[in-house]
Amino acid sequence: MTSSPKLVQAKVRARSNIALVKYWGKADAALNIPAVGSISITLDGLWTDTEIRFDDSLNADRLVLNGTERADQLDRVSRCLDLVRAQAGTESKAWVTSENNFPTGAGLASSASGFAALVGAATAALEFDCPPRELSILARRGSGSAARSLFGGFVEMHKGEAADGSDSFAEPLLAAPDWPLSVLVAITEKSEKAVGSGPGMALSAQTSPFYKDWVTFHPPDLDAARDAIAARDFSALADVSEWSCLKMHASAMSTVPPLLYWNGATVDCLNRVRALRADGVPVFFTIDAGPQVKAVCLPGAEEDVRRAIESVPGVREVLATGLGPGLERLE
Ligand code: 2P0
Repeated sequence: MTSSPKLVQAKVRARSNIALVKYWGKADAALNIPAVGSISITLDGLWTDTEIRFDDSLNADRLVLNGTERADQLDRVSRCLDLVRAQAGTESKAWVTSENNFPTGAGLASSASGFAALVGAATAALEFDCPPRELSILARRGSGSAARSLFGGFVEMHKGEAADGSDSFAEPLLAAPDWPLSVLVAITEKSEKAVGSGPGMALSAQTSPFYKDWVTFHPPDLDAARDAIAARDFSALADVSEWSCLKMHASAMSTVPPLLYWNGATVDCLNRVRALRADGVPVFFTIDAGPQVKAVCLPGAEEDVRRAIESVPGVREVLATGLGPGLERLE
């Protein structure tokens, strides 16, 4: 049975996240079930604000992203909204207005904050009371990393075992204030990447000779990161995070054709962070499917790390942020 939405409008903020133990590859592309679990941190300073207004006079959804109507991105957004509509019992189309306060599609997880905000705003506008686990599953259907962005602090995404994806969801491990960390993001390129994460990981699964081992040897990394977070053991978290990052990129680089997301400044930043760490500074690097380097450090090391990476030639800007909360209702 369908009914007209009552509230019809809502605005929310969802933050971006970076995975420390990476997600790369899908067990089921149609249901967007990941092949591996992941563990991430939610970033306070990088967010998507999304307003949704359901409007019975529309015959199709409309999407405005950063002030520009994006018909090219609408399909993916509408498919995710269709899942919310089916569960909430409405057929109304929606205006979706979304703003990122950071570069879109450049390896800063704009799809994570974007789809988390989308399902958060849509369920709020429809007054559809969706439990966190179910909301996380809806966000996952939009983008795997979005399932994590609904929650603050340290978050684990479970790959699950069920063929229908009903146990593939994210949940919080530790709240942001319980272990403050700083993240410095070295922006080395602001344009959108040539190959997105979704197509990239599909190609890796098909062609990388290392992909099978990436999946096979992944679970111990989740255990190590979970233990390190529970013990607030920075050095152990640093070891497993850097390793997971490099293993993910080894799968990407060994894809046919190769997915080399790095540029020269990416490598120089990575080496700068390694040198700092070798000197005893509590910092480690991670890099997603893009050329930006994220340096994660204890708050007391932030200024040393900033100085070290902002002087790397090719670094255009350094963003600094702490860990942030989960989904927030704005009005
Ligand atoms: C991660 N990435 O764990 C990894 C590391 C990129 C590198 O999750 O196809 O945009 O939408 O489920 O979520 C980016 O992948 O992929 C990502 P889809 P998504 O953060």
